[in-house]
Amino acid sequence: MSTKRADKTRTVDTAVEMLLEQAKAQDISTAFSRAAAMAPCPIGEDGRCCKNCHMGPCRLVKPGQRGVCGATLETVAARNLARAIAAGASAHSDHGLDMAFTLEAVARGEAPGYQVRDPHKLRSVAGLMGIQADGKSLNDLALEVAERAIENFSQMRGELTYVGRAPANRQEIWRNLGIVPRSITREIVETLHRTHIGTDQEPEHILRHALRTALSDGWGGSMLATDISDILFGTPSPTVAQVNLGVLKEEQVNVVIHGHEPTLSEMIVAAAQDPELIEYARSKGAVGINLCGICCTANEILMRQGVAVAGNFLSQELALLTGAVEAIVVDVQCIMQALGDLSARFHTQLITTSPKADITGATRLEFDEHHAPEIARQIVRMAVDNFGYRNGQVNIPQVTNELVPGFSHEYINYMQGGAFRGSFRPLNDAVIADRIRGAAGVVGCNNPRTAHDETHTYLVREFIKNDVLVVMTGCGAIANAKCGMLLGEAKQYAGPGLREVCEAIGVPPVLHLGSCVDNSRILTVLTQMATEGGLGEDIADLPVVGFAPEWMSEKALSIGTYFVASGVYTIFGVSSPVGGSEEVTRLIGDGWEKQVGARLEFEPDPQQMLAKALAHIDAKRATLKLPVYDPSRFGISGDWRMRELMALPPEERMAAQYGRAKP
Ligand code: BF8
Repeated sequence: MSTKRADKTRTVDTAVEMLLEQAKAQDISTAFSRAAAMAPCPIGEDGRCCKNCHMGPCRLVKPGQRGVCGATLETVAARNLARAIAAGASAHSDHGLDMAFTLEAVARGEAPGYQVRDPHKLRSVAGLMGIQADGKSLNDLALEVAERAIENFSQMRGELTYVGRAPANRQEIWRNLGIVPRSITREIVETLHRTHIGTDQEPEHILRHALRTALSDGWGGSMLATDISDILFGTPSPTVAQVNLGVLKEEQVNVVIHGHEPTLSEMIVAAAQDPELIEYARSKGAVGINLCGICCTANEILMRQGVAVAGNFLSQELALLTGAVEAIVVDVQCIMQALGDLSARFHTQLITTSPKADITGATRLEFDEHHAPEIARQIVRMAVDNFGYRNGQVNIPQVTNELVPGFSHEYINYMQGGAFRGSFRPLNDAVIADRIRGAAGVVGCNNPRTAHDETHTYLVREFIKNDVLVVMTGCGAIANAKCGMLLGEAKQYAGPGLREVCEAIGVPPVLHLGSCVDNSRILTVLTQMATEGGLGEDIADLPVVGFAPEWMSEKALSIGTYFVASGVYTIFGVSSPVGGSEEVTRLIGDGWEKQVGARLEFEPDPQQMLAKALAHIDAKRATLKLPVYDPSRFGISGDWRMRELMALPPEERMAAQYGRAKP
């Protein structure tokens, strides 16, 4: 099985499949049909195209061929990867910077509607930044934290503050290699400079700086975005929510929030509950206002407010095809330009709110944190006004499932002993005793070049069956939520040891940690596992793996690279953006393993991905001198449910595994 789509499977989500059929009948293009109609450029796909100056673009397709400037394939592929990582890091980090500006405005009393909702987190972040909290008002402390965060973007010398959160051994590796980030902005600017024509030409040297740039995302921009969001909107803890396109409601005003930043969406959540606006919706013939999300904005308001999720990246166009969406409100990242034309075919208002992102065909309503509640109310009012303009049949697939999201690092600590004795001791002990074989972080996007959600769900099912605890973020988490894997009941699919642990602690075997910037939560969780004792002293010692099986975005490349730089063996699916260069493939594999103790690999075959991951986990266990994995030692076999499912005819199995089709 290859993750490159060679067969007719477009998606494993029945709701998506239903709407794709409708799109075909109505002759509406979607990312699925556009991908099918246009093969990827074979030269650009595997890193052989250089567009860094106007003597080209140069296509290095013959052995030994060089660009007009003399650049080799290795240099071109390394530069392309480094630039993609810098773009991904900048997306996460610009988001983090805006969060810091919002915190600053709140602290100065200039952002009505916002407040420090989690003072405990504020104090703990201040402590991590070396800021004395005693005797300071919340606003004074928030201002100092915001200013320190902003400095992490702009300082030109020194080290990122959060580098000090990593295990000591890891910090030493980074220092010895000269890849401790000085600031977020400086590393990204330097990547663009180094990859300009005629600057850095040595592939290993270029890629070493790519590690540094990615670290400025993981331990900088993303980690700050997560921490400040928790301070302003609350640190997540488990809640129950609904997922899939059936969360749209025919008789209500549907507002879909899509993008990445929680600042305005949190205000829209409040506006949608405003009795005056609900009454206004009733006056227009609706029974209420229904809010739901797509992509990582969805994950942000899901984790903290339990707001329903309509779908992940490849569901965004399909939500509009239901004919039931009054407004889709977007900010930044992963918003398909196709939404502009598509919204014009329906009654949907496409509202773009970020000063950074205008979209042809969209209504612009710029977000400003100084007037957020008014802007949010204006958006909800526009959606209500649009309810009477539905211009066709409403067709909402009646498919939903439940999930339990909200596993912040703080909650994972708490769930293992409460406020008094919270620690990672039980988790580490379960790994040491072989009840849990290891852990996998399965994160990242959808990509229409591979069957939607298929590899995400395959890997997660197989991991938990093999007693591997799974943590998830982003679109991968939504994929698994849709088929019920983010519920306590999913323990029935888990191996015996993992199931025992889930039953003892009362958690699902698959933990939803949040949005893509919240991959930083995985870094801090791994740090605590590494420093808790019994599993080595560095993240690279742990029996863990990272995955982005259906990746497509530059952000995914940045995440994967900071996982590797932090010591986590990481496997991507689909295909390799540097596959044209054996040397660059070697440098990010063997080369990075030698330098930072972990490899980045691109593996299109899901079964191979799984085999490599389990072999890696077992090898790390052996190095730690832990018992050889033996599922027969715990509980009763956890495989019975999977065996029953596999014995069912394919349609019945799909119905049993994915969603609940309501009659
Ligand atoms: O930041 S997983 S498709 S939505 S890039 Fe985009 Fe990828 Fe989804 Fe969240 Ni992350």
